[in-house]
Amino acid sequence: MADLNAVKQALREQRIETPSWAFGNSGTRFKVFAQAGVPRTPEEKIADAATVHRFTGVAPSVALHIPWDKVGDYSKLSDFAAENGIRLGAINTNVFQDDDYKLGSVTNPDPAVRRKATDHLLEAVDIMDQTGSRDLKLWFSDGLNYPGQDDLRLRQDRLAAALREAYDRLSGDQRILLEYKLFEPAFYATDVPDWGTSYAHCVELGPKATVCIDTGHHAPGTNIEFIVSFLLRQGKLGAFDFNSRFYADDDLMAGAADPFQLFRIMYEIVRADALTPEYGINFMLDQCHNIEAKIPAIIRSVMNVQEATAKALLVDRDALFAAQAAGDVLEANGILMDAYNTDVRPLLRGGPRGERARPGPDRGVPAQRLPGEDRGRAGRRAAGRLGRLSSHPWRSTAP
Ligand code: LRH
Ligand code: MN
Repeated sequence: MADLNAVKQALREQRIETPSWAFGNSGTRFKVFAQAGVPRTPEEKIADAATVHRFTGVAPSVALHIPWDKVGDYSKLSDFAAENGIRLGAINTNVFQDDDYKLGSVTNPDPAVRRKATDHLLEAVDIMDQTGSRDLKLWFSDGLNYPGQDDLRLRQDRLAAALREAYDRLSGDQRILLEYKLFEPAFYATDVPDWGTSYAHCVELGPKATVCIDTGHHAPGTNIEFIVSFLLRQGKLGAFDFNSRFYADDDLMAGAADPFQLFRIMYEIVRADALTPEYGINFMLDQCHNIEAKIPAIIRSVMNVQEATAKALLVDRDALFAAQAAGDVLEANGILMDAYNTDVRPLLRGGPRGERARPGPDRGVPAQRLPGEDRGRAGRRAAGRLGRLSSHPWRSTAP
């Protein structure tokens, strides 16, 4: 039976990295529903991330996306984050929004375009040197829309060459997180479409290259926890981009669409004793809150990851291994489901550092109102940002 104090301790020590871009306006190709009071600068995104950490206690870092978070002085930005009680996390490159990248970025047939894209990867490492970030997160939208459009083999050679340059630029404990995605924006072939392709490139590169699993980037029905288990065995799992989806890359709140999948994923992490910060996996969120309030949505997502983790930590592993070894299918499945069907919300109340009950109105602990939960506060915040009440920045009104 699990030791509850050990479970609570593990939850207190869990670290979940928030994405700067999730605090800003986002939408689909159909519509972006702008929300009042969203951050206008990297500093305000960091302030919002600091709020998530203040309410949860387990989100002490925020990932940046370049150039969305481009500033003149990244070490000054890093100091600003520290003043707000958090630090800057993974640096995400962006070689998917420039006109030059229509036919690809690092895989583009045109060597000049490849050079430009590769230089952006190297620029991101320069930024990591200033922010003290460990993770260079690479996602390539590169791919094809029609068979024959380009040579699949040559594109892999081009990709490998760019990755090699970025890899050789790393220093200290810096590492590459190579994210894969089955499709979109390419609709025939994507150059890094699945875990196997990312894994193979990471093995080719060396020990500082690991795979990033975005839970929304698989074909429907993919057994993601198998991929987690396999990459852990190979020592090549570097990070997650947690979110959830019903259909494609929906980027919904982690655990919202499929909490059972998130539990099964976290069970493989716990089973491999890979939960601790020391183990080195970066548990990140990568979401877009198109219609819901953003800070509460991210706090809810952090709590959903903690809930899945708490349930995974409650699995009676000795009994499970015994049932598995005995080939007792029903008993083995039953033991796992017992943990999953355990209401862990009481376990999570009180906050990792024993603060008053954690917010989450659906948990019946209205101890602390979430930012923006009542119009008055959100109104002041929005007005503050819109300059009408700039002398009352919303932070000061927090409980
Ligand atoms: C690509 C992706 C990637 C980020 C972007 C914001 O779909 O998951 O992780 O660069 O979203
Ligand atoms: Mn992602």
